[in-house]
Amino acid sequence: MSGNKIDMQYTPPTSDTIQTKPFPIRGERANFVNKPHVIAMVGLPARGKTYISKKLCRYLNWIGINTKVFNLGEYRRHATTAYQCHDFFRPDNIKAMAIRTQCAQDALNDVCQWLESGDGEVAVFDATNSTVERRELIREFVVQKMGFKLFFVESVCNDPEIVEQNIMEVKVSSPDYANMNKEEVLADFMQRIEHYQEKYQPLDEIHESDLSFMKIYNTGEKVLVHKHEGHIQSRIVYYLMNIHIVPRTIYLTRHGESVMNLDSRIGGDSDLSDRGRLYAKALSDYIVEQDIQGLRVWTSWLKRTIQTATDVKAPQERWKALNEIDAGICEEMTYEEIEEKYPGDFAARDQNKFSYRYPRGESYEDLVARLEPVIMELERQGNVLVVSHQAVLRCLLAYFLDKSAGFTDPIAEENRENGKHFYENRSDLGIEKKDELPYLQVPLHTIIKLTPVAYGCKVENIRLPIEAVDTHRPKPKIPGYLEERFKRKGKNLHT
Ligand code: BKS
Ligand code: F6P
Repeated sequence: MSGNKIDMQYTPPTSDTIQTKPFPIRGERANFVNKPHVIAMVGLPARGKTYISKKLCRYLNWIGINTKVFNLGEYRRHATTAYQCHDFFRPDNIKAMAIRTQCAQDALNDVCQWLESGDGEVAVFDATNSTVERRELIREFVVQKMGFKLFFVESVCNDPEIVEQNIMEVKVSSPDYANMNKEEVLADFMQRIEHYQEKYQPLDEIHESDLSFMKIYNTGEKVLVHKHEGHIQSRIVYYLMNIHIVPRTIYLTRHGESVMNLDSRIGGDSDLSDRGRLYAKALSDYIVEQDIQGLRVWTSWLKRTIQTATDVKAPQERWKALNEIDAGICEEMTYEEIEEKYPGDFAARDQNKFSYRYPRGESYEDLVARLEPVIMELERQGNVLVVSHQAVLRCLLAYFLDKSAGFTDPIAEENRENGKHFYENRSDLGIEKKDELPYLQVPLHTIIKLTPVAYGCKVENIRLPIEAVDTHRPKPKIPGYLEERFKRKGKNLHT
């Protein structure tokens, strides 16, 4: 495909000239991406481009690919004073057009700078990119000049109800429309769409035959893929083929308190305690009360989750992938016993809980890999109750709530220290927030209710009134230090 033009202005970088990483650096995770990727969205306003961008970004970060969204709307708001009305978006508004082109250039510069700075792997350029000319400009910059991979994702939607739902859910609360009522917003936004419609050129297999792209029609009713370029792009296609926007609720809960929990032992395959059985009953009562349409119940293969779900009247499925983290040689031990017997391992886990792998067992990082098919299937489903375990649910929750895993990125840290930063969408920039996942609170006898709203997830914790032990061990100040609370060998821990 390359090399068919002799009069090229730039020599595109090849695998010899582009800097690829010979081996993973400290704390680095997946190594699928050896050439930076730009994902450029395409489509009219209110076609779910920001939704796709943010959701894709959350997914890629969760599987360990460092991804960031660059939203052109934010650059435009930064570059202009308060938004007046749709006239700004008229194609014949020369002054506004100059600003918009400059913003696109600035955003694209930041995209490439971020990818070049070393730690960025995938940048999502969230803009309309709705003309052949604009896409050609992007291609010249991203592919010809930088040597990155470029994949366009177009959302085509001709269902007026979904477009209106979009405006009502996410545009009404946009900073552009700070002091307007819903009807005014809808009217202005529809005009804005019309201005784009005038110049809109959908991606075309014939006229843009060299581009690598996918088109999604009506939120996934039909999908077209044109010249995809490898692993990352096909993972993206596969993911976007599985998501939907039909309202639904996901309920997450741990099993009821187990005999091992009572004894402060990790892992194993024990039965529920008396209080654990009470929770199973209370859970099924709660589910009946909620009267959830088409509910499905997923448990692990371990007795304690199956026993917890037995009374829940809904179709059940068992997933081995939902089993608790395998603690290998530490299975069925207390933290105190681990600290005594394997102090080095115990401290190492405190140092980097996400990456630490139990000898002959698993790490949180391993868990995320084994849970990827669970997440994919959850994306496809409607209402689901997942009955699983502390570590597993931390991983699932991190996906839904966009919580960071436990890796520190030396380059990102250095950039931060040098005051280099870009327009930020992710809130987890601080170093201190970089290992949230393995410390998320997932207490026993609590239902975590997740409801999709706008671009994210609403989360509610429903604590059912049955006592249980507290199995959460927070990150200690000194790695390897075990709090007194856990030093009551053989005795039960009550809270
Ligand atoms: C709030 N949304 O195609 Cl694979 C409401 N709106 C709706 N047209 C959305 C986003 C936030 C999401 C999609 C979409 C849309 C209008 C749309 C969407 C697009 C592609 C896919 C999934 C969802
Ligand atoms: O203590 C209950 C438990 O589910 C154990 O089976 C498991 O090893 C542990 O929690 C995981 O939590 P952490 O990673 O904090 O040790």
